[in-house]
Amino acid sequence: MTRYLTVAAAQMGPVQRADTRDEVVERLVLLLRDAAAQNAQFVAFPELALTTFFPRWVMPIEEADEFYETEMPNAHTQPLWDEARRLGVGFALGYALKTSDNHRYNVYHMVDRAGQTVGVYRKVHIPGHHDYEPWRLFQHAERRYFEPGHEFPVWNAFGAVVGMAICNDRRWSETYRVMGLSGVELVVIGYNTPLHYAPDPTQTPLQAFHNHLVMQAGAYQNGTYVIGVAKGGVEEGVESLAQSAIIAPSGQIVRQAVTTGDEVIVARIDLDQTKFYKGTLFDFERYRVPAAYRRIAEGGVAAEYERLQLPDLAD
Ligand code: CDV
Repeated sequence: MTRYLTVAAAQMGPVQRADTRDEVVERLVLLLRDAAAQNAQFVAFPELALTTFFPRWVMPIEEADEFYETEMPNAHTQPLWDEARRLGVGFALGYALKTSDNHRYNVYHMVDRAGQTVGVYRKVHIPGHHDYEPWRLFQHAERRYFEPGHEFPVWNAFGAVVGMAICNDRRWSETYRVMGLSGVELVVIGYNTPLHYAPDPTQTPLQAFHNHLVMQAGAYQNGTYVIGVAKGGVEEGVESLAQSAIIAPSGQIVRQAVTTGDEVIVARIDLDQTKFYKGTLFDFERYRVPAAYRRIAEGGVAAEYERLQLPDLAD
């Protein structure tokens, strides 16, 4: 049996601070058309796709309002919604959301092939810091600009069980496992990952390796497809990782972007391939041992962990 879905990752090159929403949406529409021309039924755009990665500057929160959307679609993004519906292509778009009651989230918004919202996911793992830290080459003040979300929902869409995660979420095994326990078959992940990792530069040359390592492991250990899609290239002087990828439940990369700019990669995936892994090695009902995992759900860390001499840096 086969359940085919043709999916695309629409990688983006940089969005500079001076780029307008309309210019960015024009790029998104071009990427969407490119994907549709290759028969894509679903297109994943990156995290914070509509703006530059503004947490690299620390400013008073009210001054950052220009980077948030307050409704979606809006006058700037409507052309993307219209073109997607005309082409019969669904998509997931990352952006900063400011709600009517003043909460700010880093979100991923999924839309079906008829232009209807499937769901909006709020980034759970918020990396970086809150205040200005002069020792950094550039800031990563996500914790100033975003509250965390508190769940990893899945939805039935595109004939599959789908879920979303955003950037730093992809490094945490719990992200995939929570969705895996809900039977996820396709996890869509957008990211902005600077190559330079200020708290520990020994990790800088390993960014590309770690990116694929975590997504391939998440796919394999949960028997799910994963789409990882970057906003890469040099944005406001900061070089970010590209290497967007579509990953099979085997953990193998089936398509990978080869540039650091706007580029579409497409794969026809067979959703029933997820069953091989979900029904054998990772048959959760049969082989998981939740009683041995209690500490994961309890929160906090053990006393032994607290005694470790860890550097006072967090990102
Ligand atoms: N946008 C991100 O979440 N970036 C983080 C960086 C700061 C480590 C990441 O995990 O890629």
